[in-house]
Amino acid sequence: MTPERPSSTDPVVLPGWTWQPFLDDAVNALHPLNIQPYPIAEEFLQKQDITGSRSKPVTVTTATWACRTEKFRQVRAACVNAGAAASVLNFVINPLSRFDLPFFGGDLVTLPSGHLLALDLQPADKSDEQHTRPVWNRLLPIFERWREKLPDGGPIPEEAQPFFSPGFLWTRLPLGEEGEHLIETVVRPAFNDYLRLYLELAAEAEPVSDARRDDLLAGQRRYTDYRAEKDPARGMLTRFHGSDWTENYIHTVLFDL
Ligand code: DBV
Repeated sequence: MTPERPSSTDPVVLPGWTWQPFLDDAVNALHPLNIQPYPIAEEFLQKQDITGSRSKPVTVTTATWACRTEKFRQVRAACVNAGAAASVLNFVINPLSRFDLPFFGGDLVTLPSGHLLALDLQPADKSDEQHTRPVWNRLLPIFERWREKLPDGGPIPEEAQPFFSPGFLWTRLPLGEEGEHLIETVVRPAFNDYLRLYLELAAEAEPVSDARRDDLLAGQRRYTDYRAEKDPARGMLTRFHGSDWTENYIHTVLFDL
């Protein structure tokens, strides 16, 4: 039997899948907060290179959006677009250590192998009940509601455990219509629920004492150092933009505490 030849009616996945609607939702949610610019060096605002093979070059753009607010030291979105090769929105809210708040983290990643999605309110110190309990009590009902509608994303590295909450929403979805339907009907409302809760917690947060702030800051540094050291995007960004640019981007923009 001869193998079947590809046909014009085979399913196609268009390049240019984009997480833009999620970024728009986040920026709209932040707008009432009197957002101020967060300085980002020009070389990191928008970086464009050519990747892929000589016969099939692909333009890749990594763009950064960032702001600060009264209670957030840095809010930043790293957006990678390389057509069908990759589309990423990595979105993190870094609170000022003067406020007893977790981090907001979203990692929305599309690769040729599928979508990989992580959403969490991550603690600066998981062993500190005063820090975690008020968050997790309110996060867990939201997590339960959305988790049952998504397949589990599988194991994550043991060493990452201290940095996750019990409300870590983590899934892998296939490319194509089925995955996109779940992204629109489950992942996007889940993203907005997590963000709404986070902004509520921030609105309620009162400044803490200097001693408490120092403890929170130490926890924030452990978290940030871990994320910088283990950034799963390092390989991809290095391939796209080179090692020097990538290391500077990771240490002076993405995880700059
Ligand atoms: N991840 C980042 C930043 C990215 C980024 C700054 C600028 O922290 C993208 C882009 N994440 C990214 C890419 C991959 C992952 C994977 C490109 C795929 C890597 C690959 O397969 O080559 C959640 N993200 C992952 C993985 C986890 C997370 C657990 C799988 C790692 C693995 O399989 O080894 N990222 C992790 C996490 C948060 C987060 C817990 C916070 C909510 O942002």
